[in-house]
Amino acid sequence: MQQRIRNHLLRSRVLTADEAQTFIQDGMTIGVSGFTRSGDVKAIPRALVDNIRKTENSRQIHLYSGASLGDADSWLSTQHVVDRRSPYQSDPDTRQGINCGEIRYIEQHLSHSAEWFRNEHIDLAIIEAVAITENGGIIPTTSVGNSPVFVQKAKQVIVEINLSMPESLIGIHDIYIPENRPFRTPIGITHVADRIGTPYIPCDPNKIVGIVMTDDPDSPSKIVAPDEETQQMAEYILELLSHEVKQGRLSAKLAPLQSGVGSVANAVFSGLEKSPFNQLEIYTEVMQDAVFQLFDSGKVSFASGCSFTLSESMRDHVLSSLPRYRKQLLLRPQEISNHPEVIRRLGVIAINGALEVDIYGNVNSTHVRGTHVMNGIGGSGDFARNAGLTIFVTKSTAKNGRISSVVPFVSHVDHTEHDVDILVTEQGIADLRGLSPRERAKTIIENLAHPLYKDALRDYFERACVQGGNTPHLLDEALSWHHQFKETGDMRKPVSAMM
Ligand code: 0RQ
Repeated sequence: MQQRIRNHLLRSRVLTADEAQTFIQDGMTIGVSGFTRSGDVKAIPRALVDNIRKTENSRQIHLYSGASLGDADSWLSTQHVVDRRSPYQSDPDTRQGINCGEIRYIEQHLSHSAEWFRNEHIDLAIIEAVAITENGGIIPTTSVGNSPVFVQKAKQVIVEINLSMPESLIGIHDIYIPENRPFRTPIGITHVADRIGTPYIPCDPNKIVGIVMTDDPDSPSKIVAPDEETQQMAEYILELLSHEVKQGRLSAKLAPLQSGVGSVANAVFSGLEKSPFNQLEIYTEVMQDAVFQLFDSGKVSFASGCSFTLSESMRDHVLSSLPRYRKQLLLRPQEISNHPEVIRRLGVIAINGALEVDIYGNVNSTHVRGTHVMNGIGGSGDFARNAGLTIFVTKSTAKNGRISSVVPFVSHVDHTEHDVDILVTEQGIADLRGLSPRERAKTIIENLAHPLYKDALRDYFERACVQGGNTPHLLDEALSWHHQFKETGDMRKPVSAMM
């Protein structure tokens, strides 16, 4: 206890999770720690839903976080506790609540969310920590997310001290909070490993109204191991990077790398293990399993991020080996890990997942058939717009070939054609830099589309070109593939075939 709560006055504020959940009142706005299933609060959300089940004293809250929580997102959504949710989520039950209109979901670029919360009223912050310092400073666990803003803004703070998180996490965080808008000075990160803040989130001890001791581990990520197709995509990207080095646009250690969430992005990073590149640096938000595989194979010299999101076996390995990794690791608040200024300065190579892309290079990362949210934009937009090289990856088809991920027009735009340099599917790679829209269309159709859909895309593009324009389209047909899938369950089956 003394090591974990170093401010002796605060030791008297230890509560049970059930006592702590009584601070959560109907209608409150609550900021919680947690970013892509890691470093999230666990004991208090569980106690809250248990209490609601037992007493039927239901409460609805505005729930803000860094990004997705672990199981807590599911518990809170299925118990109908969440009225408003922001920013990124990835939980099936939350997704269902959002798509049926019950949860009001606000998607924000992750770097923007801190600025928005800074202007919001936050009633209560609940933050998972390894320890509290003598002066009340909160030392986060496996993610930082938006916790510094929540602690700054909230009237009251409750801390969950997680005893399953090793004390060797202390020292890996770098908490820098930009102040004094609009007179801010440049963010002083010119190298991936630069430290510019404190190893804890500053907090007035008087604000800490309760401390709950817990030992629940982070919910493991559900990442799927690389398969033949994702490995193929990784190879295309490695060939591209080798080409960039030969052309003198990148050095042999490349530029700092970012990878998004998801199986494909993780597989691409795994592919770097067998690459000729060494001394790699990572400037990202989420560190998935592959980052630590790259550490273990000696490929990476330093990684800066906002969270670890790991499978169960990798989580256990990383937490028990932290003394070995900690000199090469940093966790930052998401407004810094995703800050446009820093991403642009470092010339990051950004690799993110797409649901679908269109023939001109617009990318949909978030909405199935343009309406139903999958996960949220997360930080993909922060990186896509500001990176030195912006790459999106997707398999060329989904749902056993019934959906083409290369379509005439994306049904929802997250990343415009102006933000996208390179697209990759298992069919090939399309380098769009310097190409006009019509050149882009030809390259995307020929290099990326699955053979099942290539002729139909060629046909659409040729007929659109007859109508003219810089970016030719047939507006009455542009979204017909999505409509066909909705009606017939297959993008290749016309609606008339069902009549
Ligand atoms: O559905 O789960 O029902 O099987 O989408 O698809 O191919 O497994 O791809 O795991 O790499 O995720 C865009 C979602 C890709 C992810 C996305 C269906 C497919 C499957 C997943 P099932 P895959 P991945 C960093 C940056 C946005 C946020 C981001 C993502 C499921 O990369 O969330 O990058 N990105 N943030 O069947 C309908 C299509 C489809 C489709 C695939 N065209 N239409 N469904 N699917 N293509 C992290 C943060 O910022 C926090």
